[in-house]
Amino acid sequence: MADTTLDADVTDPEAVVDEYEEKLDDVLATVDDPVPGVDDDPRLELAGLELDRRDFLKAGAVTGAVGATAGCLGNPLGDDGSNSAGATQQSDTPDHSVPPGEHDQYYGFWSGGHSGEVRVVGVPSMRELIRIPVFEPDGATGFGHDDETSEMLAETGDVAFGDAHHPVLSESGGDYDGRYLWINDKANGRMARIDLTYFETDAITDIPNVQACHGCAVQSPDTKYVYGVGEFRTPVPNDGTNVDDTDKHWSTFTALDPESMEVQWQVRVSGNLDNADTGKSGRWAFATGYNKEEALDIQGMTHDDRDYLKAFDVDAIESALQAGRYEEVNGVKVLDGRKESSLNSGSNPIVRYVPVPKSPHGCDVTPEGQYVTASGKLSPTVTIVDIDELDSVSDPANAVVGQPKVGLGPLHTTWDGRGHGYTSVFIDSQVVKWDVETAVEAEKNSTDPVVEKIDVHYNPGHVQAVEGETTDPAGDWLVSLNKLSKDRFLPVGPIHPDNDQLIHIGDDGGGMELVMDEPVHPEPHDCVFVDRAKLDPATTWNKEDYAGEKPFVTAGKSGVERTGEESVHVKLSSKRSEFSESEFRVREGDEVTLTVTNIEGVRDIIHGVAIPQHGINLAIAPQDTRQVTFTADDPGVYWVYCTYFCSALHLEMRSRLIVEPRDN
Ligand code: RUQ
Ligand code: CUA
Repeated sequence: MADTTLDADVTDPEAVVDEYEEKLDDVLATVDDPVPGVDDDPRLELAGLELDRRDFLKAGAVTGAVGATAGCLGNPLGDDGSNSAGATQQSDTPDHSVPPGEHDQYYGFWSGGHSGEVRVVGVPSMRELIRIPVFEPDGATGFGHDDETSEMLAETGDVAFGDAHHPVLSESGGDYDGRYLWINDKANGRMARIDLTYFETDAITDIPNVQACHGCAVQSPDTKYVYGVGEFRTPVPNDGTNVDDTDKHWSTFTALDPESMEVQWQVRVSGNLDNADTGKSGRWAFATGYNKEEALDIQGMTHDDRDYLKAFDVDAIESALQAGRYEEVNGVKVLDGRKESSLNSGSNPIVRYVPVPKSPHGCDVTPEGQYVTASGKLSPTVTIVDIDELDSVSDPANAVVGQPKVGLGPLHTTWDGRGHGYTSVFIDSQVVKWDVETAVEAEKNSTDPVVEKIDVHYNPGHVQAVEGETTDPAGDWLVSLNKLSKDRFLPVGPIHPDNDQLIHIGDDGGGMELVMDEPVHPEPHDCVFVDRAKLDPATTWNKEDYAGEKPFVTAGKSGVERTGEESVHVKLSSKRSEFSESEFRVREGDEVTLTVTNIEGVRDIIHGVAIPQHGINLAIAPQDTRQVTFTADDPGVYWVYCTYFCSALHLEMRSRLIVEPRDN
C-alpha cells in the first residue's frame, strides 16, 4: 500500500502547506472531469493580501500578515467603502435589521457541531436567541443535571460530548409542521429529537450497528421516517471479531420512527455514506457516499474517479421487509443493500447506485422534487439526477441529466424556489448561483448554467436558503456557514470563531448581496429555517404533559418524607421569592430525591436550585417540575439558592440543606 502519511520530518510551515497543496492537486488531477481553467478569476480579494484561489489554504501560512492588517480593514464589503452597518442604510440594500421590540421573520436552527447543541437564531437579524443542549449537559438550562435528562444522556452512551451536524424539521404535506426537530450525533451514532413546543431535547436513540451517524433527513412529505446516515464502516458486531476482515465492516442507512424514536430498519451498503435528502413523494431517500473503494486511508478512499449517489427505494425496502428478507442484527432488521445483493438484482432493487464523480458530499433534492443533486467536493461539478428516470433506465448512470461546473470544492446546494441552485464551493470560497433547467439542457461540465458567484469569507461548508428544503422556499435570504473567519473579527486566540454570512438572494436582477458577518462558536455545520408562523412554542409548561411521571408540588404538599433507612424524598415548591421550606433535614449517607415545582404561571419567571458542594443545579420554568437524586455524604449546613434572577428579592430566595451526622 502506498505511503499516504505526511512526511514526519516536515515542520517548516511553508513546506507543510506545500505538501498539503501537492496532495490536494494530486487528488483533484485524477478526477476525470476537468478542473476549472484559466477562464475563472483565480484571485481572491483580501484586503492587504492577494491569494490564488487554488492556494487559498496557504493563507494559514500568512495569518500574521492578515492579523496585522485586521485593524485597518474597514472595507469588508465592497469598493464603495461601506461596511455592513453602512450598507444596511442604503435604500437599495435589503434591510436585515430588526428594531428593538420587533421579531424576526424566521427561526433558524443551527447545529453546534462538537458543542453537541442546537442554536436558535432569529433570521434575518442573526441574533442568537437561545441554545438547546442535546448531547452534552448544560449548566444554564440544567439539561443533563436533573434525573430525567441526565439518565437520557447516560442511557444513550454516557459519553462526554456529541457532534451535531444536521438539524431537520418534521413535515406534514411537504411543509414544516412545527412539531419536532431531529439532529444527529456523528461522534457516537446517535439521533436526538427536540420537542418544539418546549424547545427541549425529549428523546435520544443510540442507533445499533452505527458508529458515526452523519447525514440526517426526514422522509418527505409526511415524516414517515427519520433517517440517520451511518458514515464509518466498522465490524458488525464491533466486538473484536473481524477486525481485519473488512468485508464484514458496514455502513448502514437507518430509518427511525419519528414518534417512538425506535429503529425500524437498516440497509447496509457498499462503500460508505455521507449526507442525505429525500424525494418529495415519499418513495425515495438519497445519500451520497465516498470511499466506494472501501479503503482505510485517504489515498485509497480517493483512488477511483467515481463514487455513488445511493437511491433508497422505500417501497421496495418495505416489500423486502414484509417478505422477511432481512437479517436481525443487534435487535434491528437489516437489509442487505450492497451492490451485489440479491435484493438489488431483480427488477425492484432496494438501492440504486448512481455513479457520480469521486467523493461527492452534499445531497440535495430540488423543491418540486424532480431532481436530486450530489455536490462534487473533489470534482468541480454538481451532478443532477432525474428522480423519475431512476425507474425507467436500466443503468442508473443514465438518470444523470446534468453536471454544471461550479468551481472548486462544491459541498452543499440549496434552492430559492425560482429555479436556482446555490452551491457552496469550499476551495474557491464562494457561493455559486446556477440555473437548474439550463444545467439540465447544457453539456456536462459547462459553466453556462452559472448565473453568479459571490465571495464568502472563508471556505464555506453548508449553505442554506430560507425554507430551502420545503416544496416552497421563501427565496429571500441565504446563509453561508463558513469554516474560517481569519481576518474578519478581532483576534481571540488561536481558536477562532467560524463566520456565518447572511446573503440576500431575493433580487435576481440585482444579484446576491452580502449583508452581514456573524461570528459563531465552533462549529456549526448546517442550519434550517422555518417561518415563525409555523411554530407555536409554549411560554410556560403544561403540567398535564408530565402528569403521572412527576408530581406537581404545591406548598401544602411539600416537606421531607423518609422513604427508607437511607433514603428521603424532599419536595419543594418555588415562587417569587421563596422555596416552600426554609430548611430540610436529611441524615448523613441518605440518598436524597429532591423534587421542585415552580408554581408560577407567569412567563419568564424561572427559578433555579443550586446546592453548593453537591453539584446540584436545576432550572425550573413556570409550571414545570424537576427532580434530582444525590447522596448526602457530608454532614453540615448547605445554603440552597435560586440561580435565576427572578425578583428584587431573588438573593433572599434561599433554603438550607442540613445533613445531620448519622451517629447522633
Ligand atoms: S457535513 S459542512 Cu456534516 Cu458538509 Cu459538515
Ligand atoms: Cu427565584 Cu431567583
